[in-house]
Amino acid sequence: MPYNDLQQYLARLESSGKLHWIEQRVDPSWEVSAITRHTFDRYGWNDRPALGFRQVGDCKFPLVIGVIGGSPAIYAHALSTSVEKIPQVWENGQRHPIDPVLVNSGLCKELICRGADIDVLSLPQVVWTPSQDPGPYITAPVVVTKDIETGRRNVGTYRIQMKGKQHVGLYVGGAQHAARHIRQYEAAKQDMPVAIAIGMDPAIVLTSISKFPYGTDEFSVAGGLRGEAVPLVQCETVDLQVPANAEIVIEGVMRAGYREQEGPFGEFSGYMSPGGQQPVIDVTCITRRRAPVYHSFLSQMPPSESSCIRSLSRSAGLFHHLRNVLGLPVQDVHFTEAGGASGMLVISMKKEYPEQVKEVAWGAWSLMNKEGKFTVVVDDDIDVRNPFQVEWAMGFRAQPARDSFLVDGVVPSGVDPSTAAADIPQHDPRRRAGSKMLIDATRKHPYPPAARVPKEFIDRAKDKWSEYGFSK
Ligand SMILES: Cc1cc2nc3c(=O)[nH]c(=O)nc-3n(C[C@H](O)[C@H](O)[C@H](O)COP(=O)(O)O)c2cc1C
Ligand SMILES: [Mn+2]
Repeated sequence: MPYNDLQQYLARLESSGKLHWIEQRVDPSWEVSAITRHTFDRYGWNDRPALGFRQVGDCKFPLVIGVIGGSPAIYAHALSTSVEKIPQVWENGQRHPIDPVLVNSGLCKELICRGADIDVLSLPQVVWTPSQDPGPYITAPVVVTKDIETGRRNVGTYRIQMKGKQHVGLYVGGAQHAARHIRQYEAAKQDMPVAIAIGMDPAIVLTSISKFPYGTDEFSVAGGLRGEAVPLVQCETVDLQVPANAEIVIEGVMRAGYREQEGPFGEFSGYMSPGGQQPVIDVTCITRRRAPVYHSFLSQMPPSESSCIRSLSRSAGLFHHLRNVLGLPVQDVHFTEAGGASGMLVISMKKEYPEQVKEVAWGAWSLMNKEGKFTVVVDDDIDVRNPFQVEWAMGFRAQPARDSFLVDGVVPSGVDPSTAAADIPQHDPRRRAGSKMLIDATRKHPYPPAARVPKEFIDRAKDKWSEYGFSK
């Protein structure tokens, strides 16, 4: 059964012991981020808790974080599955999308604030990288926009800077789908309607942070993941639809051709991304639950919630694309967390002919154009999630001069500081200096047998283990 809304999901997470509530009042200017950051540093991948903050400064709404990507186990909860079955759920969701349905009302309409009642600053004003971010940010927004010509919807997560009661900034990387919409509306000299939903069934949020081919309605993929259509409601002041049971919805319009300073912001690369001139949204309405829970993500230095969710989601999404859309004999895909689930991609395959390795890399790079700066392709006996095995394959199945391929002049990750010096703004053309490297670490010819003690001898030794004086 899919979750109806965020609060229903949180109750489930809490009963499984994976949600830790902090009851005392915390300071949003430093304490929320410090506690969350330390939770990610202190606890390992598997036993990290999600966090809830009951009292964030003077805000009336509790805040939750790590509730989707605190750990793979929590992520599995979010998709109502087990860690092992995460790729299957994603594959099924993408193969069998279910279109959303429009309903008359939902939890997000319990309270409607218009005119002078609109106050974005009534939400928790959390500063995520204290002393470096310019102010508070909304980090888990589900941003809905539409193509001006086709009317097709896009749903993506792009950071929102809280600038005033009715005024927010946002950062959309130039290669993102919403960036196309911005360009379309600006070319037509029209203001662009935008709706920002916060807090809902996590399956919906997971599609918002994931890359699908342009034109895909992320809400349909979310339907496939949930096994049930996402109910949507019509917005009050813009012609867009949002999840009916979202906790909070901010509606607004983006002023065509207008820019303001946005950022810098502590990004998933582990560095501050530079600020730059970015569009702003004038807020026209806020609708919400009467007592909403506010949902956030932690980005910054990996490991973070951002690197966890993007590693698991992107790997599953790319696997589906390579294997089921392009029909390539790919066995597994892994964006490493240390590479911020972006810079380092490992793919295993059962190669049918030598050139096919390149087809796999081109396929990955054409869907996820900013990702996989270093892409390593290995044979299907290598576990892509095990860095020891991947390095072993690179060490002994590749010759750098023969097996590495460089491609210059491609879109870089917008937050990769290796492209240009820190004082060069985010959208400056000098930042477009992207390149990629494919390392073909598959075997190119017949190999000698692996040097291992045969299994039958190992089994015999294991049978006699206690005789050798070992207790376990
Ligand atoms: C926590 C988090 C924050 C993100 N922030 C941004 C952002 O500020 N700007 C951006 O362009 N992409 C951001 N992304 C990545 C996009 O959500 C992702 O690329 C998604 O595919 C965008 O939707 P689209 O493919 O429909 O453009 C973020 C992802 C995560 C997980
Ligand atoms: Mn999209």
